[in-house]
Amino acid sequence: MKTKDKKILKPHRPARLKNTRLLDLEVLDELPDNIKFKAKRTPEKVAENYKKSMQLISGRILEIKSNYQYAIEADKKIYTATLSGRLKQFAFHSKSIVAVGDYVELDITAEPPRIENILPRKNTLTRYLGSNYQRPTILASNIDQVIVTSSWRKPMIKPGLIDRYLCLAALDNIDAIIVINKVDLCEDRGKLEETVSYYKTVGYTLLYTSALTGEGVDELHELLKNRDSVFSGQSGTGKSSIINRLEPSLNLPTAEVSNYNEKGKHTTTRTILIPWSFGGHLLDTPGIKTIHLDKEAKSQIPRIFPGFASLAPLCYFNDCTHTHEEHCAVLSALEEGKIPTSRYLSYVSLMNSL
Ligand SMILES: Nc1nc2c(ncn2[C@@H]2O[C@H](COP(=O)(O)OP(=O)(O)OP(=O)(O)O)[C@@H](O)[C@H]2O)c(=O)[nH]1
Ligand SMILES: [Zn+2]
Repeated sequence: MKTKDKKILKPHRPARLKNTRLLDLEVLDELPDNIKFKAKRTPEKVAENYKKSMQLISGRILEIKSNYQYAIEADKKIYTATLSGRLKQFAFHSKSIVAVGDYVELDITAEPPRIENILPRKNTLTRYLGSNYQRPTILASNIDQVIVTSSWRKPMIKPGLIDRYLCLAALDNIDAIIVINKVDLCEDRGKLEETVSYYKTVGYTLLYTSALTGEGVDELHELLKNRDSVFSGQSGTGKSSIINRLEPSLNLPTAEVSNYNEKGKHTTTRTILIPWSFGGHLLDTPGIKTIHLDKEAKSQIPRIFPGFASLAPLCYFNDCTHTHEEHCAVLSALEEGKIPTSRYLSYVSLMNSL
């Protein structure tokens, strides 16, 4: 093999992959060495020739199956595809090279179709799963919004938990919408508004829904249309019931909270992107319910806690923790009654827990 060729075949390091479009050059190995053009080719020509033999179409990874098998949505069809040889090398070293939600380029002339490129991600949804707090797992990528679902009663609304789920979405750089479900169980709407209006005031989209009566479901439908969403929130708040109301054909299992077994009703570990019939996708992943925040997140919470994002830059100290510092915009807002004491206490309790 000539020096020039060796250079071309030098493997890329995984760290570079994120923003690089890769081509599978392995086919070159199969060509006899005495072929004339082989010595003359430039990397550009090689890429061009190789690409010409393919038919690349854009697709989206819906599910990661075993043995480098992926369910891909492309051209309104579902393909079962594999990884190109080169991408397999990367996948061997780093599991997170491919994630549900990744946009890819698929060569449909190959049998089975092959993923040739993985496009850069706009964001990733990462969580610490189980008791493994060493390294976060990527649940999915390129998700537009998290629907933070709480119920008014059964289980009782816990704004402290809503805060946590909102912080997790902000850390992932994903928009959040708040849904308060089971409002059919609410006899005092004034009290309901009083409990959660803060989130609306600080800029969140807030919906009241009932999977039982259908209240608010059309509004939610409009917000989900043509976007990729994931529902997060405590067990039993009615996520599956709302989803079934939106897309009855999914027929997700729902259960009385008291009937849950230890693991909850979902025992599957499958993460899957499901196309909505009305456009956009629903990400179904058991990992989304995890609410573990790591110590590293602690330094970011003062800037991302619900309602603090616009105040934190006004604090005198860049790294203000909004507790003991002078000239703190959050403490001033608290004094002026712009931040309810309950939310501030939730912030302090979250910070102390990390
Ligand atoms: N009254 C009332 N009950 C509801 C509503 N939505 C769901 N439920 C009931 O609440 C229970 C739990 O609902 P699920 O949809 O299974 O809750 P979930 O959030 O998907 O639960 P996990 O999958 O464990 O996270 C079921 O018994 C539902 O029938 C609602 O709007 N009003
Ligand atoms: Zn401050």
